[in-house]
Amino acid sequence: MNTALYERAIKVLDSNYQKGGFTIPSAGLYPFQWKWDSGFIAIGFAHYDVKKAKTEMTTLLDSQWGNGFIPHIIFHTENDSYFPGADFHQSELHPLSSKKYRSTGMTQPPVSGFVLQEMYRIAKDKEDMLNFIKTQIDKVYDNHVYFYENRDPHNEGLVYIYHNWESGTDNSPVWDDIWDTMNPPEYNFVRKDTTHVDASQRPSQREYDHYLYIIDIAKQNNYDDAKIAELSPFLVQDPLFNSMLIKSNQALIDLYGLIGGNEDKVKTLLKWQSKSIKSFNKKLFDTELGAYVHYDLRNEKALRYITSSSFSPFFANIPSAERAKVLVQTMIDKFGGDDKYLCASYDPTDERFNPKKYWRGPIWINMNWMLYLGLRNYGFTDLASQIKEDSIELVERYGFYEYFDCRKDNTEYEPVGYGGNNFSWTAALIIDFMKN
Ligand code: 9WN
Repeated sequence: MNTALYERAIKVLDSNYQKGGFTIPSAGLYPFQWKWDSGFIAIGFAHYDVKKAKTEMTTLLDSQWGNGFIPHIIFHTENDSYFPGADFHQSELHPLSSKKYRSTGMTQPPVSGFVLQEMYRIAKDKEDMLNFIKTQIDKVYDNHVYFYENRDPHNEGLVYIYHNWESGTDNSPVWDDIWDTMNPPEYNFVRKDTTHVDASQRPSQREYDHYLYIIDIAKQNNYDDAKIAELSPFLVQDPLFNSMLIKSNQALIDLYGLIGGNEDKVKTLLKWQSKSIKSFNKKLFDTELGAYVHYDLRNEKALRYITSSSFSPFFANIPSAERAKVLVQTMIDKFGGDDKYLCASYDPTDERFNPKKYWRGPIWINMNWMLYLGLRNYGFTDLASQIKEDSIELVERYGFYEYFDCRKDNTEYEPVGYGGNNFSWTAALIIDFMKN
């Protein structure tokens, strides 16, 4: 193990940890607590500072609303280095929003269930960790109840997201098809992200107009879920989001099994689980592409593009063994090769691929971490190891960046680490990669 790298990762995480009991993703660029970041961060902490790992999750789950919803950003402090902030989002419009924290009125992928399970796996003192999990697990369960009751209008076992920021893969080329159906006003606002990061690595101004417009619609309806389902121009069943929900369902089933009791909850979880997996395989697999794809529920059509999210079902044990082989072949054919690190966030053979821009091509370490665990679980050990080695090599060579260029022959366009530096989940998951 590269001990120096491990120590550097710890330094990144510790310096991003805040007095309020949460960790910012990256200084300047992202100065608050983000939902899925916090989950990955807790996994990193669990390896060397159990107290911080527990605090990270407790603070996150403490932001839960009265209806079980957990927001995507929790604005613990006043900070004007990020746009749009608390005053734009106005979570207080929702009658059940947290009275303690201001937040956004949208969510992010449901990581908390599998994060608690990872914390248990990593813990040396299992009894202590299980006691901690007992105090938090019902909040995660309530969060899943929120999703199945409010985000699944056709009762399919597949939940929707109503904003690209809910996906976590914020400006994926997949969303371009949805932007084509919209014509939002041109907003007058000051971007903050491009004061921290080169604009060529971030979404365009026009893309931000779309992002803000969807929030405006949600706000005009006080973040009411039924109204959002009726009116949002963006309503998508996302394979990554649903894979993480399914992975977390299974984690809750396993953890409740360790805790004992809770039979009704386990029964409900099992019911969701079989329905979700069945619908997922039926609706989101594209046989011609050999990959899972997004489904646009507003316009009732599949969004037929291959992204790293297309492979995320490995992480949640969704594909059959036979389908898994097809999926691996697609990954190798489109994303693999001696000239590339794995795994680009968007199909490198497609014209929308951009190796430098945010979620339009670069490699993200959290996606690699999920793909690694999923592929390993299915027995694709060589491919899994390659993803792990590529991840470590990228960070060793270029630093703890937010995202990385997948092209290996990159002497012409160094540096290849993009976005925020000293990025928390990159550090946290490199720690886990090195120990796993
Ligand atoms: C909006 C914090 C977040 C990540 C997202 C990533 C980026 C925010 C932004 O940063 O999104 O949520 O302002 O660009 O895309 O996945 O959670 O690290």
